[in-house]
Amino acid sequence: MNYNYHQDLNIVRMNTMPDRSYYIPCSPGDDTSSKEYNERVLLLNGSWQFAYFPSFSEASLESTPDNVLPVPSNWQMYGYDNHQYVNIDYPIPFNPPFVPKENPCGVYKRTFSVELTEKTRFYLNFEGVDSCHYVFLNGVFVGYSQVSHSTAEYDITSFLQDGENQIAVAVLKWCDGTYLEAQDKFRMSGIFRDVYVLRRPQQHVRHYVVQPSIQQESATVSFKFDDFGTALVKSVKVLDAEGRAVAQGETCDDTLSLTIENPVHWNAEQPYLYQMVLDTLQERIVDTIGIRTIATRGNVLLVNEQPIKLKGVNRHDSYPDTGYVASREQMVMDLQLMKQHNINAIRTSHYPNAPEFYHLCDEFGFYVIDEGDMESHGAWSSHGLRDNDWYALVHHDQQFQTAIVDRVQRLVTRDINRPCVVIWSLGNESGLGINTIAAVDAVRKLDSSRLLHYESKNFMPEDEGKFNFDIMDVESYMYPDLEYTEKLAQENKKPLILCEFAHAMGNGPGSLSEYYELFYRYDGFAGGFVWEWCDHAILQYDANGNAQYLYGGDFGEVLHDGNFCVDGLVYPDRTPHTGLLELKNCARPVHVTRDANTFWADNKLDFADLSDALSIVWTLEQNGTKIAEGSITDFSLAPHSKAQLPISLPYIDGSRIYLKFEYLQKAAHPLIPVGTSLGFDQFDLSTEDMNVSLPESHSAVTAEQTKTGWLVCGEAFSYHFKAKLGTFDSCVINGIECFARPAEFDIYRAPTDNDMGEAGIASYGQHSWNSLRLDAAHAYTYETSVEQSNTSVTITCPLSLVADRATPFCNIQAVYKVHGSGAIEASMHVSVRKDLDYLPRFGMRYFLTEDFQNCTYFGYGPQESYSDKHAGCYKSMFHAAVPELFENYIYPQENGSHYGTAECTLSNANTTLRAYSTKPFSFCASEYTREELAATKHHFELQRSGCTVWNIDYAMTGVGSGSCGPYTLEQYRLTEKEFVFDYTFFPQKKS
Ligand code: IPT
Repeated sequence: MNYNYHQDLNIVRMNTMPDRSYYIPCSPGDDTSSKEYNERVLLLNGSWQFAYFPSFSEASLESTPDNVLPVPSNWQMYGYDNHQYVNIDYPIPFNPPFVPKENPCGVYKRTFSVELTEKTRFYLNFEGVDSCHYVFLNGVFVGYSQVSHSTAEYDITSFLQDGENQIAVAVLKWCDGTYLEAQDKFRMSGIFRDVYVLRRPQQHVRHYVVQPSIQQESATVSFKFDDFGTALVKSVKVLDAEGRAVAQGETCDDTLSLTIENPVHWNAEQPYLYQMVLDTLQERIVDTIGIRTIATRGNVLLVNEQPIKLKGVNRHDSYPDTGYVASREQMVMDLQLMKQHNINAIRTSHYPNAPEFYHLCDEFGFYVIDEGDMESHGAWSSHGLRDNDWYALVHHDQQFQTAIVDRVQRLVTRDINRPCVVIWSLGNESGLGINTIAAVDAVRKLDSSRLLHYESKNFMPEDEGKFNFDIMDVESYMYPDLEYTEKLAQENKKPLILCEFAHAMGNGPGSLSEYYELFYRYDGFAGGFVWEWCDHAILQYDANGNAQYLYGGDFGEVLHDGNFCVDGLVYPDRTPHTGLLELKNCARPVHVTRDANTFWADNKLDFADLSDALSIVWTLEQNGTKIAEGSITDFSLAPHSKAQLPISLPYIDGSRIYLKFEYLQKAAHPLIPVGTSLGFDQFDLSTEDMNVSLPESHSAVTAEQTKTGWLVCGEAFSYHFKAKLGTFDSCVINGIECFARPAEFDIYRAPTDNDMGEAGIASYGQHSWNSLRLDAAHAYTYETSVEQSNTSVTITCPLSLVADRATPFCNIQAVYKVHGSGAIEASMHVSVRKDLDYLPRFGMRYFLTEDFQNCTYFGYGPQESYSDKHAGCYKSMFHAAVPELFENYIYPQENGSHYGTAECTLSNANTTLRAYSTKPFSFCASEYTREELAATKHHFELQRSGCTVWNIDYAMTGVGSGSCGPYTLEQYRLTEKEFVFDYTFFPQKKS
């Protein structure tokens, strides 16, 4: 085909209608804004004939494609072309406006029938096509458009014939717009959103803008119309949620102003919507209106004059089975999960979402940062890997101005009537330049009622890395560490937003609660958006029908960014990650604090009174068993205020007494069933420490030297201590061996994605655990001594942990006292090599026979917990089968540890192995070894080890956010150079 608009930076569209606000008209008397069951809409979704050509030049409209492809879809999901995942870099040479000659092209064809009448105009709409498209009707060229995530509308009236018509669409994988769409995602192509024809009267309202403003006891809703054809009489009715008309008016001008008395305002907590019915003689447009304002006072962000916090996430359109295609059900599922995890804000990273998405956000209550389809930081690597001098190249280059401005205009014009949109974002990571200024002007001309956001980092040589928010309304940063974040929160002149923070890749993010603490501490801190909502991956099934997820590099791509796309708060199928549970409790609607014997509730909501929104239930547990409970159902507490909670607790003496307040949804909400738990606070009310003294035993113990160590025997046990290992290699209880392999000292863990950023296990970073050889650490023992009394045997074994070529990592004085009861009191005095920054962990690793399947522990659960990631966990006595303790990350890594454990048992049918300590420790029980986890690249390649691997750790380093964000905070790393690890290991026959 011989068209070349896709390689011309000044041509972003050809023959499209001017942009307009999004709506779906219907017939007078109808009452719908939906495309379904609407006689004015001819939905062209469904099966299209499809021909795939490896290059545009080979593509032909004449061919009769014998393949079919569903619309909407991405053709890569149907076996055409190849998947490729790249984050920052351009997947094609940076040679604008040109794109590769091998430019895959899909030709889509189908027929549809219309009845032509003089009174009707026909508009063909595409809501999303990646990357650009040429449209033909009955063999005649209609038009062209780019900007993948925006609507293109064509007036096709004059191209149609009465009866059957043939539409053909040539979609190209690459166009000059590709240089502006370098978003972090799988690069897919095709018609991925709805396609339809609208039948409209010759005269109609083409575009309208609804602008609410709020007065004391009323609201003014101003309408601005842009009619097609001659001016029309427009009659507007505003209905409340019960369907009562609360305002109406008529005009043939281009403006109208209506007043609503005592309006109910829209906010994310109480998303009250009015309905607008806009009638013209032959058409009706039904839309919703939210009465709300957005403003700033000093550096505080206000909705309806009330300070708010954005508890946000970044969300991509990404589904493992449908690619970019987001059905209503899929979007609702995302929003429901978000709502149930206290998320109230979404940044549509990094492009406008499907129009319907915003209607759902209006309806269910979310604040949206609506982002333009714009990201050009591929320029960063256009002259060498990530060279800052080139970062803002595109935003500085005049020849991109038309396209950059077009993108924000399309964004604002389409979504201008959506109350959920509180902030416009020019795009993501494209640097600051002359085109930014032009884009800001364009947005401001179109809308002054929202705030304007852009990361605004200027990378040009003269102002290397400086931020400039002069022309923005908010100050927005990505991944600042905690210390810097606090500094920003003390100095910001405009509302501070972290548009990305807490990189949720793999096991993480750590330290979320610290960031949330800062959000609340500073009025001018408007909140932040976790990167990101979902893992991006491609689903395939194995022969047994098990799901397997693929990521970058799995499709033979040369240029790719591996598993960097697997960095969400939910797995691709939307199963929550433990990071989401962490976020949920950080963003909980109530905080309860304790002051001696009183408890104070702090309503963290911005609009709702506590008595309307939530009920509080409390439970008192001792050692994990409930001993009292109560509820507070009608506690009135205004938003942002604090009051003492009216509870009287029974007084209980003892240890392991925990009080938990849980916040349950009370108000009716379509996405949150009444009674759903939205978070909790827990308090330790113990009056004494747990008595962990050993049961008395007068049974005899003997020790007998063997070739390799000592055999220590008692009434019902025999243990073998292996001198070379400095620990036991056999543990027989009542004649049955519990160990599958000898126990080991352990200072390493299967690197998490965050470790790989931080510790340089991948190619980046300073300190590589592997180059230090921590992964190969093993015991080198010195002279072992054994002391025997009637009822105990004490083995003392000095040792070092060593690896080839490395100086010992630590020296350990290990002392094991074996009692007649079978209990082994282990005590380790550890000195760590001074130059080691920190250890991943320190502890003992047992390899039990695989039938040790039942785990009981008193510690932070039920999900995995780490020193910097346990805000979503509480302390109790938990029971789980070992496989249930496993967190199946798509990229296998350290998982399933439990922080703050006081006691842990593993049992099979015969034996219970108990480990406990006076000082809380971490443990992990797994079917997999850390070696297997570290060596495996996909969850579905993992092989079970054939034993139950049980780590008892003095400490486990936290998880941090180092894969893209800040490293694990100092206080959560195992940095101690001298410490003592005491614990008791107590095998017993099951009674
Ligand atoms: C930053 C991007 O904005 C986002 O799209 C995503 O790539 C994320 O980080 C990493 O997953 S890019 C980074 C260089 C800050």
